[in-house]
Amino acid sequence: MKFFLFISLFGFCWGQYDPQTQYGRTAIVHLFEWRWVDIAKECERYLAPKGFGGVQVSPPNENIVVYNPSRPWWERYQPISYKICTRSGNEDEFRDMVTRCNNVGVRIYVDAVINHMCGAGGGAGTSSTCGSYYNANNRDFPSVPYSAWDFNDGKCDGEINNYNDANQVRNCRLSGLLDLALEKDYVRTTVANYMNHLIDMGVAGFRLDAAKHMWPGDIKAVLDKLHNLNTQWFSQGSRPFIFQEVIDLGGEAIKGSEYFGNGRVTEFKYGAKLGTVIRKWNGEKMAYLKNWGEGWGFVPSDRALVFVDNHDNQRGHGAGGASILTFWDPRMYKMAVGFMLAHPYGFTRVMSSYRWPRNFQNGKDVNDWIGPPNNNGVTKEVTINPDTTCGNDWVCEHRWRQIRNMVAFRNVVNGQPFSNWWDNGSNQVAFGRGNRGFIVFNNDDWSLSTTLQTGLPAGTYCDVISGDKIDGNCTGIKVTVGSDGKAHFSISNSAEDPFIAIHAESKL
Ligand code: AAO
Repeated sequence: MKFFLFISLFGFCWGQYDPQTQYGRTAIVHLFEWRWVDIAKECERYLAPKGFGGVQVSPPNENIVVYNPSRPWWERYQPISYKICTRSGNEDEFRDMVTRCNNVGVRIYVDAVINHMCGAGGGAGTSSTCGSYYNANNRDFPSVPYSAWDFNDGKCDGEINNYNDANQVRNCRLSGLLDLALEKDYVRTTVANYMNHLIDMGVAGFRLDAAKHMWPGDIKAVLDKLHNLNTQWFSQGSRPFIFQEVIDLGGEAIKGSEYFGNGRVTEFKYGAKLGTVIRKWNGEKMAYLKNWGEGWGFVPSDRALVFVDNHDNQRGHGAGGASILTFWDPRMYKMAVGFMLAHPYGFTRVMSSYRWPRNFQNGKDVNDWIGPPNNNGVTKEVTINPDTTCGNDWVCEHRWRQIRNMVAFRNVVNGQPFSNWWDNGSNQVAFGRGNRGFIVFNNDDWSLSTTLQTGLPAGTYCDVISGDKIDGNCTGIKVTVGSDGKAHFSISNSAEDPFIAIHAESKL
């Protein structure tokens, strides 16, 4: 009885910071640009059995259709209405996905674009994913409906030019996008109605796109209007999980901390710094990761949503710059994602991308706009190859053995303390998570061969980076932990993946 009381109080206090994942599931994946039918299948055939907690989906509401360039991914960040109708699918397909994913314990988080509508230069007509009429010239969106007085332009007609002016960042147009007047109750209610429609279908929470461009108080007013989560899958009184896209690398007027009252914030320093360390730029070393987290000037762990790369900075949009690691640098990327998933800081999101033909000119990828794999604009199916990787140019990083197994590692060590740190003063480091897991990295240009205190019970463990434990056997490297908790590790600097991870459930 006492136990249940504690759990419910804890749940209550956690509110909008709680990802609402099923118990013991600790990471989500962004299935960028996937169709709803493919996500529904992925929940059932892969995400649930592998222990993923949830999926961040691309914006589900109707958006402008852009032909020049041809159907860029970013057209989805230009809303035309709140009809559930995009290249990812229609409302029936969305509802079916949410139901099927929830039924296997995988949550859906919606990317909510509520700061703005389409660009001011979007013209007029029905070039939209559901054919709804709009007129960007006089700011008329009859399918919502919004009209001129629902936008901020009375206050501010211009672009955001100066990120040191908080008023400009929040009242002016981000990249020319028509800025909604979220101080108006009509706009707040309209946005909340859209979000409540999704909550009622079973959605577990939201990424708030461009949160930095909205006043924290305006966001709060919208959130206060949101329903509790659907009791078909969530306990009574559960609040939607909120993570706000606030880019705060320091040195600007707006701080991530201003948004803590509303929910978590995206910690962009995380991927930018981790990329710098793994690349060994600016004299950084993995040994310096000993106090990773708040010690590096990040927001408090229980307010952070963290990731190695996102859909913007993997292609040079947004912030983070050249240090960001992506699937294009697979060896370093796997180490970075492995480190993130092993480390207790923050709530973790794994990126899952599609391949596009990069074309660098003067250091900039001129193909940074290219949309998902498609046939004449129709998004291609995510096919699954016999070796469990994805076809049709879907990268499916979340299916890479090293990444998928580190998601499981994170679940196994959930709640365990950061422990038994070791480093060689350079780029060989190791740490444990209580008596449940241990990980060792060699990012130096020479071999690692050393005996370390793991904190694990004696036994033989299967390294989940080089292989899998299948039917009690290990297809990769085996590690023997002695009765004193110590084990010997050897990692060549030329290893395909220069890191080793073992955990309680990889014990043979
Ligand atoms: C498209 C076209 C535009 C056109 C517009 C309207 O590309 O040319 O004007 O349509 O017709 C995405 C695309 C945009 C696209 C838009 C709409 O990325 O290219 O515009 O869809 O289709 C800022 C925001 C942040 C935003 C990010 C991209 O603060 O919210 O820009 N991310 C989200 C989404 C994103 C989406 C939108 C918002 C819009 O994830 O996919 O845009 O819905 C500084 C600021 C940041 C700022 C960046 C970039 O960062 O701090 O807040 O992000 O600049 O402007 C160093 C600094 C760092 C700095 C960075 C870059 O790293 O330390 O602070 O440099 O300067």
